Amino acid sequence: RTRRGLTVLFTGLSGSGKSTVARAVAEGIRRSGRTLTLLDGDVVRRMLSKGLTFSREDRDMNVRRIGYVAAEITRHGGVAVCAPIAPYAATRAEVRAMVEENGDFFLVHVATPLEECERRDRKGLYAKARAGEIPAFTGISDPYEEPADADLVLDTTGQDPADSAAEVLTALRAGGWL
Ligand code: GGZ
Repeated sequence: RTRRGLTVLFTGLSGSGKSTVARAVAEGIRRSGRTLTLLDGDVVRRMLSKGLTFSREDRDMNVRRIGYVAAEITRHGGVAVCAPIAPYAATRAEVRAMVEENGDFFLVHVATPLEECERRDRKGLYAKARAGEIPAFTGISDPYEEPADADLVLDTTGQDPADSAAEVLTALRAGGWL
């Protein structure tokens, strides 16, 4: 039996924990027996969106491309998990609309505060952004529009990524998707 398809979109700042949580959620969905595609941010930027910058136009293009692929996966009854920053509400809404033409959309806001993301600074990007070495860095010198339509809000401050992932999986089970 083909089940209704689903896209889970994680949105949040760099260093918020969205990729780590998304990967664990993807693994949990796979284990539940559903066909799962993870549109990993790094891979997307290297393959699907190679050559795109971090201008508003290119971010929108990147997020739309992810949304298009996710909508196709959803249309065929699969589950797509993706985790771009996706800083613009209007672009997220476009993705939601594309996906909801043929399936379900679940938005997870990884709302780890900027201070915590910057404190972690896993890749040293915030330091570079503060020093002006990376222009238009989300949260520092470029906008992040907080979602008002999140299905789930997570804060990974002081929380094991596995526990955050479990929260998402519980919500997906409660919604009947797993
Ligand atoms: C934000 C940037 C930037 C700028 C490079 N602003 O922590 P990371 O490194 O691995 O995640 C960030 C990633 C964001 O790419 P996305 O495709 O998710 O962004 S968007 O949805 O806005 O298209 C960060 C790195 O790329 N990075 N420059 N200026 N993040």
